[in-house]
Amino acid sequence: MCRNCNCGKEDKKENKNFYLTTPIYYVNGDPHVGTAYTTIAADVMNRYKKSMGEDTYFLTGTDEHGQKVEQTAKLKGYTPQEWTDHMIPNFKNMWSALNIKYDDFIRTTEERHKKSVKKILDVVYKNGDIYKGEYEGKYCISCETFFPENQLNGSNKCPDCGKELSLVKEESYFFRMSKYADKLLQHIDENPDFILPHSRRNEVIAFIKQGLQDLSISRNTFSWGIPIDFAPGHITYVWFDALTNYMTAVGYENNPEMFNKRWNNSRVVHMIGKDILRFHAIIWPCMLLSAGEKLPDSIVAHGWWTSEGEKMSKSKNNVVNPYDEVKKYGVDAFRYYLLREAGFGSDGDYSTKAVVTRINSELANDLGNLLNRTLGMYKKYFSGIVVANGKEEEIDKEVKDLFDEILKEVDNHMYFFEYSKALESIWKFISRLNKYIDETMPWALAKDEAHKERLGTVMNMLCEGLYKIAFLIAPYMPESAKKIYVQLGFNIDVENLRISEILTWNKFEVGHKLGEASPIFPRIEVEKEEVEAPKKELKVENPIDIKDFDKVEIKVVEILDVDKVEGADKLLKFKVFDGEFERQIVSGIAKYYPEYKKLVGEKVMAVANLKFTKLKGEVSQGMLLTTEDKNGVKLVFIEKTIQAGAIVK
Ligand code: ME8
Repeated sequence: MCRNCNCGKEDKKENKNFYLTTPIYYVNGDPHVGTAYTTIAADVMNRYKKSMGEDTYFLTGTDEHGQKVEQTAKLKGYTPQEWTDHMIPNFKNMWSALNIKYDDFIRTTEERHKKSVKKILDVVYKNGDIYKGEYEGKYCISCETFFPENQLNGSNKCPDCGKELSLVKEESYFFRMSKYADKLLQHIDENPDFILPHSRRNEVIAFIKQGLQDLSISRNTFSWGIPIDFAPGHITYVWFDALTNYMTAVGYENNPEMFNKRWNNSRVVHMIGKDILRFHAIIWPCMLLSAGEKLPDSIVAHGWWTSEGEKMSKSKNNVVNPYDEVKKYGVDAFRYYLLREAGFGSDGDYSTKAVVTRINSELANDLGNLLNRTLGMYKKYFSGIVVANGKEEEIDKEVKDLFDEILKEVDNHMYFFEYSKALESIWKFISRLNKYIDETMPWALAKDEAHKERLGTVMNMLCEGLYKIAFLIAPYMPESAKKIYVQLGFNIDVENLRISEILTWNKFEVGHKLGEASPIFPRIEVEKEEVEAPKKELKVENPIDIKDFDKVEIKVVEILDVDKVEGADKLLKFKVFDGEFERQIVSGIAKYYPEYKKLVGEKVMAVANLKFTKLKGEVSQGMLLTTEDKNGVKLVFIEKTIQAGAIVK
């Protein structure tokens, strides 16, 4: 069905073959939470599509050529090939620890890939789209990117990663990328889902409209790369080499049948981080246009992860290590958190507190308790042996209808890679079943023999619901889904379970024996605060009397808008309503509210009669009250029912 305008028409672009790729990661360092996020997100999508009956193919791999890898190898005392060979197990082991099930792992140093790069270079060259010239300009080795002066405004720092740029002056072969600018713009225009989320399209369009320059695609001042036949002494620019991997793996050079199925007749999706969107949404499509190949169907760019509100960096010692997290919380909870916490496309913050809260409330309470209560009651009332259904009542029908709706919602969210929303929908169903227990009150039904049949129906509804929930969560948490099935008395291979097998509500036959209940998501004990009674005598330093306090006018204000203050990392400027006037208040709490837009609509306390002042050029007409403890600074929130302007006494 059409997903863009809900016109109800069949979407012709829907394809039952699905080919999904992650970026191929540089082997200069180990995989980390960022690379893990992309790979988990791709794995979840691949499992989901497979469960929906699509014929899927999932590729990941490593990007092994280029100056950065060559430099790292040298620094570590290895040859580049030895170094890359040495790094591969680090990636493969991490993916295995995170339960990633890929179909192929490509390395750009493999023969099949070298042949494929040679092929695309030849085709593009023969089309007259490669010419010899000289490159003189800046290059970022860390990002392996050329930066023309017009993107730098005189700076010598990489606009993407901030590192110092190197000056490169060498003979080079150029790809006539400029020639394809209009065609690419037209393609983006005609294919609304080419760049997802849609919010990222404009950024790409604006970049192309600025004017595309031809791209230097060869280097001749170092040797770690794929040699170019028509350009002796030159090796292929690492991005031209790397992007081609997506076709190599599906037989571009050596398997026309596979290529036809997996490239030409699949929905081809490249999942990437927003940092490498331009390479995928501009350079790669131009290469394909020149080579006469089909363009990918969607390029999906996700946001960036920070750690406890700050950019992750080794020097700050705040880099999240997936192995540690898996050890602490289990692989499923880690996968769940990453995909639930950040809206796809938006940046996310990895915070221990948020992980624990989600595990305890969403996994242990909502889902874990539903399973536990259901199995506990079935055991108590029917010894865990499934009984016959009675008459269906209105409430049962309502739950079933809700499930049909949820399935559609989830599918729509997944089409647009909105993992968090899909999980929200699944949790809506979980909550409905918890509420169903409260409403049907099996414990009350159990008291009266006349209600025994109804009790059986209610308990069966819950079991059937859990069977469906396990199916829905399986792409995210395959191990937990498997455990739920075992507790429900089934031995199911979740990786091969298909939607067609869960649509009906008759999985539990009379006499079926349910399994034993045990917590799937143990609650995480939060470190207990030390609450030792203060031994010190209560004494007030610098006491004031009530008249002093009365001088301070504290009011409830509503936050209308929040923005950063230009040139001041710590400051946020709030537009607030104090019941009578709009005011601007500047507050030094940016660090504690990286997602400050979420504050809009909140009510907080502010000192209203403080002298107006200016902070970094911005006028501040009051002061927001905050609290501070070892977890940082927080605003003092007020119940939303209290009106803006209310006086705090
Ligand atoms: O760019 N948050 O490889 P790479 C979210 N070899 N995602 C993050 C992240 C973070 N903090 N840090 C990294 C390359 N990523 C090229 C790709 S593809 C033909 C060549 C993820 O090892 C994100 O997916 O630098 C980003 O795009 C990728 O790692 C970059 O990996």
